Amino acid sequence: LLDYPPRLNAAEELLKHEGTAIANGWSYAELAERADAIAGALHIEPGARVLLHSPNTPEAIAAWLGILLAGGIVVATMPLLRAREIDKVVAKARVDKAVVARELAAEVNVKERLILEDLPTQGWFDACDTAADDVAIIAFTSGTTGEPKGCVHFHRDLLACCDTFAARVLDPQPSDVFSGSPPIAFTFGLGASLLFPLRFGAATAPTSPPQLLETLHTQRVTTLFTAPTAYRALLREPLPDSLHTCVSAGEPLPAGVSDAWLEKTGIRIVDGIGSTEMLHIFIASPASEAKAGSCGRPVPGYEARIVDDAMRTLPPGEVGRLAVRGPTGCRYLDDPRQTAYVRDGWNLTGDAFSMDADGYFWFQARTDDMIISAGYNISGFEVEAALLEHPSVKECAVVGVPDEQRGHVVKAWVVPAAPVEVGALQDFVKARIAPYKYPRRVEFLDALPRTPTGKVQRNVLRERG
Ligand code: 3SK
Repeated sequence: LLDYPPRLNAAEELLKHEGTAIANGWSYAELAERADAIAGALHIEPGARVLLHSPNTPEAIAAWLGILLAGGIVVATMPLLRAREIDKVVAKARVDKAVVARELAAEVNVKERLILEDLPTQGWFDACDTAADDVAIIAFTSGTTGEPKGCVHFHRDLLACCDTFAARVLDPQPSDVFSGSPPIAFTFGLGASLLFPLRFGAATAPTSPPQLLETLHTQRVTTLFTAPTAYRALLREPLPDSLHTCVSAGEPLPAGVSDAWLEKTGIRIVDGIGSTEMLHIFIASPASEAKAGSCGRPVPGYEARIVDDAMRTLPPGEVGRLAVRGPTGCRYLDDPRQTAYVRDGWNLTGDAFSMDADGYFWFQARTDDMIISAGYNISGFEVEAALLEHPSVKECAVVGVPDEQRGHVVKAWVVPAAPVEVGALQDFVKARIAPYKYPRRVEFLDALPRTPTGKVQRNVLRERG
């Protein structure tokens, strides 16, 4: 199944189809011509690292493919990131060049910066003869400390996630139209809006969160990828009858939302768990086999087990650490945290899970300090660092607290140095880091709870809610 030839350029493979590639827009031949034109205009050596900073658009998809055709490595950043966050990625990935959507250009400080909209649209390029295990993308994930970690994936990995999760769980057809709210800079969105539709000769309807509902209707989307928060919001809206497959990831899907969606649309949402480290979803069951509230069984090609701290397998029903392995496993870019994530060849995802007697996996909690809110991974430490720059903040601690709409929200506990409005602190954070990370709840207190050794007791704050 995953026996790829030793020489492989994933972009070339993805473009080998006929028919419509971009819903209501370019054919595969037109997309290939755009991608070729961009590849030619990049003037890069094989292995060059190219930053791609753009919302989900047809042009961004052409650029992503063009970078790979030219033998480059795509380093895509989330469109909402601010300059200081992008700077960290640029430094860590040692980016050589950037391709940037005009509207976001001000945030990108890279010497050689090409504006996406100014790149040529016609041309021909002989795809670079890359190896299947040449690096194709470096996908950044926010670490618990706020220091982004780069996950390296090869050309063959890009096809492997299509040929495992998408092929075995979703059964895509060339007549399908894929769309989703996550940016292609997030590997969940990369699969949804680029890899999966193009691997199976289907069409993609690139969109962004505010336009999602309109896109579903105007492009007659059949296959939707988004996070539980968006599914909950879409429950209130009229939906097109074209939809037949819905995928949720990014945070656990509550059984109530899954059941309400089934009642409204007749579709059981495929709830998956994946990670940037593993590239895409590694546990998920086809809709016909789903159990509401569980993310299903390991995707064919992957293995998963529940382990204790000594990596011993725990029996069904017991809660432990989720360990997974498969064809797309984690390789961090020059990062010592590799050894904490990968043990004995198994990837430890940072989630506590249990497995039932039928082999279905049930999420219990995160085992690290990441806050998962509306599908976004947010480092509390990064939000703390932004808040601490405010002159009226003496001390603060940021935790995730349960929330009906977003699963969890970011809550800041602040010891003020001077009187300050909550709204002023929220705006201050939004101006410094990606706005989705701002603390939706802020509470003031006289002192942070600490252990005798002076460590902030975040668990106490989490329990206070
Ligand atoms: O958060 C997830 O479950 C996920 C799914 C697919 C790809 C990447 C991620 C982080």
